Amino acid sequence: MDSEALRKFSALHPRPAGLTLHYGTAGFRSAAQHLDHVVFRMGLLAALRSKAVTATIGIMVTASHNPEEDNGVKLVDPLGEMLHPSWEEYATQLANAEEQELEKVVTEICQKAAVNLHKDASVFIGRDTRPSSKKLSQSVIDGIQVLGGQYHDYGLVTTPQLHYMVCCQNTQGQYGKATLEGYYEKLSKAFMELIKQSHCSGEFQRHLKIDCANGIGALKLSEMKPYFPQEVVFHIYNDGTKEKLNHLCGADFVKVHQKPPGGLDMKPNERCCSFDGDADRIVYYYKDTAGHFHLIDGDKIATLISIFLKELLAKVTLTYEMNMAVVQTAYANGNSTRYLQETLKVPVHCVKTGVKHLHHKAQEFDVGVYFEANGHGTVLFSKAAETKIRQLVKEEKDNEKREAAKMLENMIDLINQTVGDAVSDMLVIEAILALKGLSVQHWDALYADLPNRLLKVQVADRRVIDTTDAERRALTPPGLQEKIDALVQKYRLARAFVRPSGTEDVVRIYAEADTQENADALAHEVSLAVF
Ligand code: NG1
Ligand code: ZN
Repeated sequence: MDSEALRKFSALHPRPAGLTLHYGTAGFRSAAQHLDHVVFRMGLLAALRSKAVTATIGIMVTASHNPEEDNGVKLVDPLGEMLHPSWEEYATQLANAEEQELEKVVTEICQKAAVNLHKDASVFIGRDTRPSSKKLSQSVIDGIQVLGGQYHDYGLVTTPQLHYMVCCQNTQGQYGKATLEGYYEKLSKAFMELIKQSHCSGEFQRHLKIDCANGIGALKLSEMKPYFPQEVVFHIYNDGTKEKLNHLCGADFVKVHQKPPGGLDMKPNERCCSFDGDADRIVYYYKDTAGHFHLIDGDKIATLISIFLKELLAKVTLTYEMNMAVVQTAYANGNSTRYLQETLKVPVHCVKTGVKHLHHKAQEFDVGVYFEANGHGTVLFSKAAETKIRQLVKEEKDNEKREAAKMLENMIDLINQTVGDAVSDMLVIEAILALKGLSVQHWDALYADLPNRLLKVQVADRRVIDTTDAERRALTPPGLQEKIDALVQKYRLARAFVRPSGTEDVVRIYAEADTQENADALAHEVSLAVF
């Protein structure tokens, strides 16, 4: 290691005294002005990780749905997954090391993780549209170069596009070409192939209004437009030219407030959707003729996709058994879980919040559908299932079976299997609605959401709350769970839980009950119990 260079560059990216940050649910997030030293050091870590696994690593500068003034950084592992949990601790150690200790901490990480510093390193960089992102990504480059690493800066990309690039690079192009054109071509081709299989394909003319949260999604959707024929009409709103990122719009705003975003004029029964600030989440919604707003969240997206896949699998699995499951978190609406288990008869698993937990669980199945209620999710196909499906497309004599396999094959290519992707999910949903001839109202009517409320409260130290059972029960502080149990008892169809957020300095409270008034009251009562 070039100690001299490390000292010189770390002095250019000084750590503000007394600032401690943790690699949380989605990497580091904070006010942008506190992050320069963190991103520099994550440049170092990305180079170390790359040397450790002999593969290209990704690093994304974004704070997703947080306000424009915030920023953040997260690392992407070789197959496009989130950074391996064993390295999160190294990330936190490196970010919080005193400047004079930095070399020692790097050396310790090399020892613990068996990193050979003489090896090459390769890092892909991406960033969102925040005003602070460009400068921060320059600091990432400093970190990579101090350890002699190579980098490719993709500049402005969505988070899932960066995950895709990393996966393509490390699979020698098997997953696709590691360029934006490669991404657009792969997705648009699979989408158009799917649409062709629709019985009303001749008339395919779908209008969709998209709120891009004033973020990167608008830019990337515009770039993608030329790859689609004219019949595919995506109307882009909140493109970032007028308002601030995530301000009163975007998927998180719509989900949390359960109301339409600003900047998008909605006519009755029009199908609309919102991306979040880095375009890895999506929710749909519409307004009925009486003016009532209907949210179609990640749970209903998972349900629609599961119905579609289950039907196709039933057609092809006479020759090959494929298991399918849905993975959710405690935030999933109780009625979605009931519908999936009891009506659709698909096994459902509940895991801790955070995509890495959902992704990991979904990998256990031939077809693993995972979505957070907030709209972050995707579908994973096992290698064996993918091989079988592609083989059926080529060899199956029975027309109906072959057509079903073909649809599955196109789904495999359309869905971004590395991580939740608003653009890819949107195309999957649009294709399914077209193929099944479903309106947004039909989709919404699959089941009725139980009224619910998500609240957040600030407490002195959110880490005093420790949870178990996929975060559905509190272990500490003592007595809290008993209080919650007693409150839940007072209401019908009720459920409530609390957990410390991994991305904000707050405790989140979730409550569900038979009416909105009761869900609100229960959430409020639980929030009082937290203090
Ligand atoms: P935290 O802040 O840990 O609740 C939030 C979301 C997660 C996940 C991450 C990363 C909720 C309740 N929580 O995590 O689902 O998406 O942000 O973006 O929506
Ligand atoms: Zn996001």
